[in-house]
Amino acid sequence: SQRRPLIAGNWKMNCLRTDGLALARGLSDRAKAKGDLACDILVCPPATLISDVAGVTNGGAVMVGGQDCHVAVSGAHTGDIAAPMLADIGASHVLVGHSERRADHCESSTVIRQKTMAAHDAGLIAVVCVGETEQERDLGATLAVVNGQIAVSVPDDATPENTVIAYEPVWAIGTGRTASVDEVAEVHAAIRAELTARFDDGDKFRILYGGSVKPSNAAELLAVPDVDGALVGGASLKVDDFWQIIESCA
Ligand code: G2H
Repeated sequence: SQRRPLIAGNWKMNCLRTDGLALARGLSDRAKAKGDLACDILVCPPATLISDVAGVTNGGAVMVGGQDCHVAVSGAHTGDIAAPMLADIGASHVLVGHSERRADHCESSTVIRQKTMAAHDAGLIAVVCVGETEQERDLGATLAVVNGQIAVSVPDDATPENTVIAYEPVWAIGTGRTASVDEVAEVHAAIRAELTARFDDGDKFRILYGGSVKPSNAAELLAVPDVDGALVGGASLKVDDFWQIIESCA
């Protein structure tokens, strides 16, 4: 396709320094050795490791991102991290609206839009996550839910350069259950239609699939039309597995 795939690793709340740095070095070394890659590579370590990971991957083929940011640039928000702070320590991207944030921290699509704008203001590329729950899918509400999340979470200032969409069905996250190729194709096509209806260059946004992506299913998922990469959780914590997913990009 015209869109270069992005393979993104979401480390979630995993890795102390030793393991995280070994993982980042392993990826960076392979990416450098390989040279010409068929995709872009991003890792999103816990905030405690962003600076260290950026130190071993900067200048290489591996980009670094945060897993969340606050809507404000600074202020009295104990425990939160502002988008300019992520940029300041070497992040180029930030995940916003991951379903674990939506669930654990009650993040609404409105807040996610504000976070996305905060990321853009800081010069970061926002990876905006959407996805339906199992109950919503069973009710036949998948496309309505996902399109509703896209409509509200993606701000008007979004461009294919500053925004990536990630579709992650909640029932497929960390469960070992993956959406079927047909299910993925249907939702990605709906997201594409939503983006092209709203943005002149809607066909240029990258739409990632996430949810139990692993070496054994990566190639078939990445071959689905309008799947422009993957957001990988569990399998991004092992260099070999993550590298195999990277190599699955045609
Ligand atoms: C979905 C995904 C990464 P996993 O959360 O964002 O995790 O690949 O472990 O299902």
